[in-house]
Amino acid sequence: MRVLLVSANRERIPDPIFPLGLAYVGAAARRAGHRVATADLCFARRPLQALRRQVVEFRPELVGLSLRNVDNAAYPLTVDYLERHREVVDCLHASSDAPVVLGGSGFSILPREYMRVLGGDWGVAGEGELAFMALLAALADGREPGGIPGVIAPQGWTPAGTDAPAPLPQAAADGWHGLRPARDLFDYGRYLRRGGMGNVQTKSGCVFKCGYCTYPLLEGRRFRAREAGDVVDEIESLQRDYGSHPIFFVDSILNFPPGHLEGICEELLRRRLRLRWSGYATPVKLGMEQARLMARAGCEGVELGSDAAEDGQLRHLGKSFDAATVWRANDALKAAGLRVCHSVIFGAPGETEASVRATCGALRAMRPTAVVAMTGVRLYPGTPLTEGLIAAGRVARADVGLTPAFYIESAVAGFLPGYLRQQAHAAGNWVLPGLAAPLLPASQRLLRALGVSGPLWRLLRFSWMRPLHRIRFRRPGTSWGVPHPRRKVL
Ligand code: B12
Ligand code: SF4
Repeated sequence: MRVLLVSANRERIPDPIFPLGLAYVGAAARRAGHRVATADLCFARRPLQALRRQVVEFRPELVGLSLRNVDNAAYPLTVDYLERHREVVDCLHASSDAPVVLGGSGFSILPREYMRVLGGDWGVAGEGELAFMALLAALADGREPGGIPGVIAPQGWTPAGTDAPAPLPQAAADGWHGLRPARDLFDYGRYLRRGGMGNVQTKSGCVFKCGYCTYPLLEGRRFRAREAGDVVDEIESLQRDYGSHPIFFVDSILNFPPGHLEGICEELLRRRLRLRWSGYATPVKLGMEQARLMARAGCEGVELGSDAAEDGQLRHLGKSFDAATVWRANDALKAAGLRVCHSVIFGAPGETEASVRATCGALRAMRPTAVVAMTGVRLYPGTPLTEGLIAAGRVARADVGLTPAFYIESAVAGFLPGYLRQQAHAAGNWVLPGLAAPLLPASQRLLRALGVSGPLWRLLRFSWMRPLHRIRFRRPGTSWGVPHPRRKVL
């Protein structure tokens, strides 16, 4: 079959992100013998025109459309990608009769809603490697694709707004699928220049049950890990083919279960690969030994999923650690010479002024390189938090969908914006994506053009950056600011 794979993602903040998932799907389609072409809308000046031209020239028999982001998950500066997705699907339907198959992480969080609103012909929720291939094979043979795990037919869905439980995409494969992403289908080099780093996945899944988190829904509740040698083979060939460049490991959490990351670090060291890398880490079991090994193997810093630094709020968020564990991980990483960016969420159920103050105080005292704090929790169907709120009658199921909906505990709703701006101003290294745009597109382009690579929060380690960064929180603003026309607070 002639298969056109389209990456709809045009978001370039905080960086343009190489479409790794679609490169995996492309590798699977090629392996199955299909003729694959790609359209990447990220950098195109007139993306829809370019797409139309490509569709007319390639005459696909089937289009796979990857929808990575639903919205930017930030409140109140919410960016909603629905209209952009809609214009891409409309363009595809207008320029070809080929069925359009929707997939990607954004789609998989809300497959029923996307099928209804965008009018996809088929959908694949969760991992695409196996399900998409099975769907292609069925369509090529004229068979009914029903029953393939993860494959969604539009007529199979009840109308949104009913009480039907949100369908959860499940991982389609048991072990690792053994594929390498077909990066050559896209312009990986351009992403390195504009995005400052490449991306590699070393395993999928997450065993933790943090209340708000979609990752276990998207990737499964078990870890499925690649062999360390296989991961480092991929990294080695990337460095050989595209020159030396930093890597972001896209795993939900890179340093868990114990032993996995250690194996990769040891393999990097054994091969004397001088790689700079980073990723998401959990404070759980992150001690001195692990941090030192990470540093020796080229880690330049991690985004630590702390979420809070106060015991009560960590419990409310469903975290499996306490504030002392956050402290220990922070100290171990810093002692090993690594940069730390704490990722936190304020305003979840149970939040009080006292818990906000305690978390802010602890984060200031830990003296990390940076803090990224979200204000309000984006509610997604199927997460323990959302389902708990619905069961308790505090939120209606119909309210949790494509229109970005955020939960902010009423006890802190008035207090949060002003207090966090004040904290961010005083600290000088905090990023509040919902309250002040983290970066202007022009500054991002300039930094990358100047050769700054790796995660940009690392720049906040420079003391001269802090006064510049502070400016955005200079005004005492105590309100949430201008509401986005399409988002809700629950
Ligand atoms: C790593 C990561 C990041 C890193 C990326 C670093 C890098 N250089 O790659 C950073 C921190 C930069 C980042 C930024 C953002 N991210 Co992010 N990120 C992730 C994460 C954890 C993994 C993504 C990944 O690479 N997975 C591995 C690849 C192989 O999997 P995949 O892309 O899902 O593809 C598979 C399937 O989806 C499917 N598939 C994909 N495409 C297609 C197409 C077809 C046709 C088919 C059939 C199947 C299919 O098959 C693929 C292979 O199995 C996900 C959460 C998650 N666990 O998925 C969030 C996630 C994608 N991010 C999300 C968001 C919101 C963002 C930001 C907007 C946050 C912000 N406010 O800045 C930005 C957007 C950046 C941008 N330019 O687009 C959301 C998107 C959903 C939503 N809420 O809108 C997610 C799902 C997290 C969440 N909150 O639930 N992110
Ligand atoms: S927040 Fe991190 S540790 Fe918790 S479930 Fe999500 S990916 Fe796993």
